[in-house]
Amino acid sequence: MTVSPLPSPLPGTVPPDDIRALFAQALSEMYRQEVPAYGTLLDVVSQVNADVLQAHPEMAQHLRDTGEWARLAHERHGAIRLGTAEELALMRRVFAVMGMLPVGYYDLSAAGVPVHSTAFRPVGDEALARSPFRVFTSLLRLELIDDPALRSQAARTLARRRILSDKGLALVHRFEQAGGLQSQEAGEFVAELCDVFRWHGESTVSLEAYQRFQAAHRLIADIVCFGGPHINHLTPATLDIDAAQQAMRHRGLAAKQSIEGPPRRHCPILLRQTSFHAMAEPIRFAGGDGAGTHTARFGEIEQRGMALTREGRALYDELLGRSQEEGPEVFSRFPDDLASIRREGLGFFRYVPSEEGLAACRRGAVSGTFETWIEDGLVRVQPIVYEDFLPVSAAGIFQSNLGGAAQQAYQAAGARAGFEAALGARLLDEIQLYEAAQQHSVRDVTRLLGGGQTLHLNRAT
Ligand code: OOG
Ligand code: NI
Repeated sequence: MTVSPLPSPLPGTVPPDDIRALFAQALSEMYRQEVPAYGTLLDVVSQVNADVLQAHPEMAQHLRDTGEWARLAHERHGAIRLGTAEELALMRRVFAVMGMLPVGYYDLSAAGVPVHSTAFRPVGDEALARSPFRVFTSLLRLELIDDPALRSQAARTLARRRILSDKGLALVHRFEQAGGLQSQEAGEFVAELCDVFRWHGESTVSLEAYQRFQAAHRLIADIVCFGGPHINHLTPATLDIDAAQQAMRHRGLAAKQSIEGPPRRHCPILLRQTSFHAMAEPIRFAGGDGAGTHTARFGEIEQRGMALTREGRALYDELLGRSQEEGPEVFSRFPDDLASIRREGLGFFRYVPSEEGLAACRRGAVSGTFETWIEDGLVRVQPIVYEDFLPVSAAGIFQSNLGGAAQQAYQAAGARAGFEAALGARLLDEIQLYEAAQQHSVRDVTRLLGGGQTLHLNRAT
């Protein structure tokens, strides 16, 4: 796979990573204004994180060593739901301005949610360290609406809307042609983009149409009946999601019943998530058709663990399947110490020279093999953080926020190619990105300590 590098910023232009950081900040402020409970969630998470760091200085040290400290306070993801292929293709160009590329494919139709999704996110260690902000982006699958009349009504309604202003579009063109945005343009771009993600208190359809879409699937109404893809949640990162879940309840937030993802472990893997239920918010219908409420927006928290290799992920998925019948105890089959996870090739790791390693290197006193460097403490082994999402968890999050509607299962097969065609680009494979990060670190350490010997640590592939 080639990860096409983003155009390197021209002199005088704002690096895409900085525009992303600006946008993440602006969006967080906007969402806090729009959804006060999200502000409460941010308070809860920062208090829990402060408590954890105080109680576990070794964790604080680890976060400093890995550079995750700096990103903790502004670590977020958000989610939007788009209606058409054109909107998806447009948002790909919009996200590219902020150095965010489509990574991974999530098919949620099997779980009764008529969308498929990707995550637009930064790629590469430096970009992730600067601002890890990601947007889980779903595309409605109109072909899954059974009723042909309703399907064409939805298509017509969606075809009429323009989610990005002319000014926003002109700035995207400008980025593409000039290879970057000047500082003032970047500020304007962020403002236009906040407008895309903003809440619309007015529906674009009549009460009657809204109710019909709502009856077909609540998600269809959420996507079709408004002028744009309002952001439906923002998710800060916590260092202890069990404590944060409890603290949410204490603060009066209606937290979801259970935490999605793997159970609590000594060595966190993948991603654990929980949310508070979506609120009913007042809306007005088109044509003076009166007022009602719409339930879509919520708040979520997450705790990220280690990225897993294909083997590790297969084991996790197998245990997740078995846990439905056998209970959460089956997860104890997944090794829970770094040495075993590494030995069995289940997780991805970054290798960095320690102080001792660097000192030995300066003295010209390094011998042995890669493995003995690790045993002797010349090389430190750090789990690589999982930057992506989990389809089963995402389905659980969707469902807990759709209200009590009965779930139907959709036929899933073969939609990925259609998603890529709509996007106008190939999706990046997250596993290959983790593999590349691991291999880079192996190569860098080997160059430094091994004086040029190359070494392949290929168990992960
Ligand atoms: C997206 C739900 C998925 C996650 O964290 O898994 C998601 C949505 O509700 O639109 O954000
Ligand atoms: Ni989410």
